Amino acid sequence: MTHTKEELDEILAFGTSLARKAGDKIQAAFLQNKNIQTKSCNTDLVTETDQQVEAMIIQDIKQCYPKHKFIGEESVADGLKCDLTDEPTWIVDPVDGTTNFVHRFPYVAVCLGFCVNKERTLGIVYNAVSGQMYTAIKGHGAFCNGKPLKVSSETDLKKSLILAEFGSARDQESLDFVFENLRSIISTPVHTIHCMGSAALNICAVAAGQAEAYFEFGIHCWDYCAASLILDEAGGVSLDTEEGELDLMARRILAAANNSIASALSSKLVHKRLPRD
Ligand code: LIP
Repeated sequence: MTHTKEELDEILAFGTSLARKAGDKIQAAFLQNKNIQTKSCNTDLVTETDQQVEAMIIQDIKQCYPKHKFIGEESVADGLKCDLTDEPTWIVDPVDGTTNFVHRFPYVAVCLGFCVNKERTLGIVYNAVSGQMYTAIKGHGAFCNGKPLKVSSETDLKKSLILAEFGSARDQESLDFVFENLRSIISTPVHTIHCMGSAALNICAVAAGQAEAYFEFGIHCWDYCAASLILDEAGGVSLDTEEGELDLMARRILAAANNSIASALSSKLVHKRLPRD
């Protein structure tokens, strides 16, 4: 199945208004006390807002596009299969940066990726606190609140600001892996490394030219589907950490302003394969 540009524009308009509606719910709950639960471990958090916002997003999409399929972070947590087929499929993270949301750290996003024939076709990442709406349609550029996005022109890893994350695992092996990579990168040396707590907003920061690269192992398709298309459309590169083509189910990403930064960064990392989504 293919979509015309007009159809994709229509889907984008629907998606951005849905992301705003979801963002309003996140905003309303942002300063309130939250009902916090844990998922895979004590530091993998979920709130009732994550669950309610995902349910609302899926209900609205079903109403408007009854044939479309879904992969949603909280639905998968509830046992639904993470099944990406050729059918038009929304890949949804209702609150990317749940730990930030819990702590009122204003770096929290609604992510709506849209794939057709398993290809990233449209991406929306909405920072629900700042109101920045990042959007892209494949082949038609990337925008933040309607203004074109452009990546950094820096090609020297040593002059780069790198974004990374600790992830939620706290077992010794996972921590050793994270610290080995952080040590390797910071001692390159790079200008600095920041950990901001939202994979999607990290990738959008690379798309906006505010950072040269971001990498992470152990994330999920809903964390990077939408944002990685936005980065590609801003002129950057979304790759597998070993520099191959990005694999939405491989749970790892190297997002960079250009191939020089991507290659230099990839060569500094130790890599691991994860159970697929
Ligand atoms: C989070 C990511 C974060 C990553 C965490 C987690 P969530 O997403 O955006 O960067 O380090 O492991 O995946 O759970 O807040 O949607």
